[in-house]
Amino acid sequence: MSLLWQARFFTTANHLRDLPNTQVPEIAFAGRSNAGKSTAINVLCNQKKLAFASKTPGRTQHINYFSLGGAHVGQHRKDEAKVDEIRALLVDLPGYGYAEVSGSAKQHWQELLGDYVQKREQLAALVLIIDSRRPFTALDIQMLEWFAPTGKPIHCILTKADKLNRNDAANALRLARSILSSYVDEEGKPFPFTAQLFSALKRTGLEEANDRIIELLGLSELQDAGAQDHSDEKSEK
Ligand SMILES: Nc1nc2c(ncn2[C@@H]2O[C@H](COP(=O)(O)OP(=O)(O)O)[C@@H](O)[C@H]2O)c(=O)[nH]1
Ligand SMILES: [Mg+2]
Repeated sequence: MSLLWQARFFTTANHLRDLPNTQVPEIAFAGRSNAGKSTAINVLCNQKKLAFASKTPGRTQHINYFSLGGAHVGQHRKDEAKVDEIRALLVDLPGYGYAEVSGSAKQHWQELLGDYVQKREQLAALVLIIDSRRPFTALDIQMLEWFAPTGKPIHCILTKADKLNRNDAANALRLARSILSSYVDEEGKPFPFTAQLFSALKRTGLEEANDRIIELLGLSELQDAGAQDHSDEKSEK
């Protein structure tokens, strides 16, 4: 059982000033509308409706938080004792690139996302959700360039790999990796950027994505301890 399966709705914010005053590490999921972000979050968390898998892209313009640990906290988040039990947060960012979003909504989005990824100290890493058939649109590059200067890791999940044949999938991954490795810091060192193929439909790449997210949240030890408890339970039976 993955720690991600504990994910519970925590809070939602439409302005930076409304972000939760939490200290635990958080990992944010960003991506174009319709790239498969909600589906990926739901599959990774083993829950059908955690992140609303919308058929009408662009409608979720808020930043949604899910908590890991202190699983019973749920919406009673004003109870500080229980908030203390939270180990990490998953952050579902508004999808971008939806054509019908109006000028002012677009600007709100740019300010919200740009400021969030550049300034949020608790943000440990970014998961960039990209449709493997459309790798790195201009707005994906924009996200990358906002975030790269922080020096924090990006893990790029290329979704809907089931829609590509093996060859095209391998090419998409190669292209993604070459774009990611083209970013270097002032000393010419590459940024900690990784990429993988993923299919929610075929459930491929699930373990790789799960392990990377747990690692980026600094929860590997906790996850391993949990797995250990679990195997002890089994062996006692
Ligand atoms: N074939 C296939 N379809 C997917 C996959 N992931 C998501 N989809 C579909 O892509 C559409 C958009 O997915 P959604 O998760 O709502 O995208 P979001 O806007 O990025 O949150 C939906 O119709 C999903 O069923 C996948 O891995 N394979
Ligand atoms: Mg969505």
